[in-house]
Amino acid sequence: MPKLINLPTFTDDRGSLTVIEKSLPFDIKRIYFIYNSKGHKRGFHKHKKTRQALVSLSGRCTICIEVENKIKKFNLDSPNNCLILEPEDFHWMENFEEKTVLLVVASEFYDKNDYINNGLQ
Ligand code: T46
Repeated sequence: MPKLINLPTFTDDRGSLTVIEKSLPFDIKRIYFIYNSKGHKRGFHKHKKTRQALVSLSGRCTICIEVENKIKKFNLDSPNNCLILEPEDFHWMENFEEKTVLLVVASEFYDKNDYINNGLQ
């Protein structure tokens, strides 16, 4: 089940600093980020083992998750909002803006055999 969490953020007159690792329910093995995706939809899969945390560092995007035959949508538009996805959460991403940078932190190293695509798209 997807879970939206608030990351601890320290704001003062110099700006804001958000901390991520202690809020995650897994140890981090991989970090990647997605950008230049305006007008595109990405994802459309679930995973066998990988747990992930998604944060929109800049701009916004929508994360769609199919849960029990219904689609749940999460708008990520703040760097202190973090969406935790479990392996069984079939997901895709849409509504990217020009400036959107989506950070993804994963519990496993990249393995193409960890992907399950149920044909939705
Ligand atoms: C996910 C969503 C949120 C790598 O070589 N290493 C990596 O760690 C990743 C994530 C991808 N790749 C290669 C594999 C493909 O040739 O990058 C290419 C694009 O990957 P993909 O089409 O899987 O990208 P998305 O945006 O559809 O999905 C990605 C992640 O792959 C996926 O695990 O949950 O972002």
